[in-house]
Amino acid sequence: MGILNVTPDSFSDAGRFVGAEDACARGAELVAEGADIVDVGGESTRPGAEPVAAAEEIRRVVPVIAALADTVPTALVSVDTTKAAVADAAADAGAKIVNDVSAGADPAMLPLVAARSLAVVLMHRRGDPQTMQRDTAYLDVVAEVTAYLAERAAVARAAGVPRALVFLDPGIGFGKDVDGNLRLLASLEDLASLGYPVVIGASRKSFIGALTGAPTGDRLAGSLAAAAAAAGLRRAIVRVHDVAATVQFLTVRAAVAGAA
Ligand code: HH2
Repeated sequence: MGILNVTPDSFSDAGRFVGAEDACARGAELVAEGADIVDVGGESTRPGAEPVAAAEEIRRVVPVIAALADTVPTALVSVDTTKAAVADAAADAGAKIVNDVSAGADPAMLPLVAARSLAVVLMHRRGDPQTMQRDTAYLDVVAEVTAYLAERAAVARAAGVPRALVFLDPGIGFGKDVDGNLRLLASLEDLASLGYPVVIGASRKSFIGALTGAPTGDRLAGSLAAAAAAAGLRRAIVRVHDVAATVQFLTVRAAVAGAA
């Protein structure tokens, strides 16, 4: 899954692809580099980010999704949103997946996902972008995140979303400290044992900077090391900025594992 943020304030690629044409070209590039999914986001979720109204988020993402559907019809598009109204407009434009970092907190979201036969990524987080790094203490981060996602998956299923269209994400960097992020990455099998594919979004995140001192734009090697944690799973999606390097890394890793 390649990241396409059409926001003025994302933590890594803020303001780079705000025009629909530039954004669509970037989406086509991500697909050419080997992404199966392009994740289009119109609201930053980084710590401290300001909320964006639904109408503005729709204005940012819909033209890009529509242009991608026209020019790169092989691309599977997901919309990174917590708002059912945005997901609905994105589905009209051609999105097939809702990437919801709030795991269906909007009461209209999961019924909409079911009614429109969309897939959904349910992610664990604490609080919202304004509050999420205030409390990063857990008794057992892996058990707590796994139990929460099991419960949200059950809610999605009860809303009518088929099992095959539910994906679970531990929310690397969302209300976790460095140790919590590492423990989650080291225990992805626990989450996978719930029977749903796992999504991991660790690309360029601040725990890599905390471990290595590398600035945001120079965290590719650390991001690949984090992606390796998901590579051993039977079914996983890695959400990344650097698609070509990640595809190369995962291809060689899988080839070596296959030869073992
Ligand atoms: N991380 C970000 C945004 N969306 N979605 C999922 N499923 N998992 C993640 O880990 C995740 C996500 C934050 O990264 P980014 O999109 O690069 O930045 P921003 O939120 O500032 O736009």
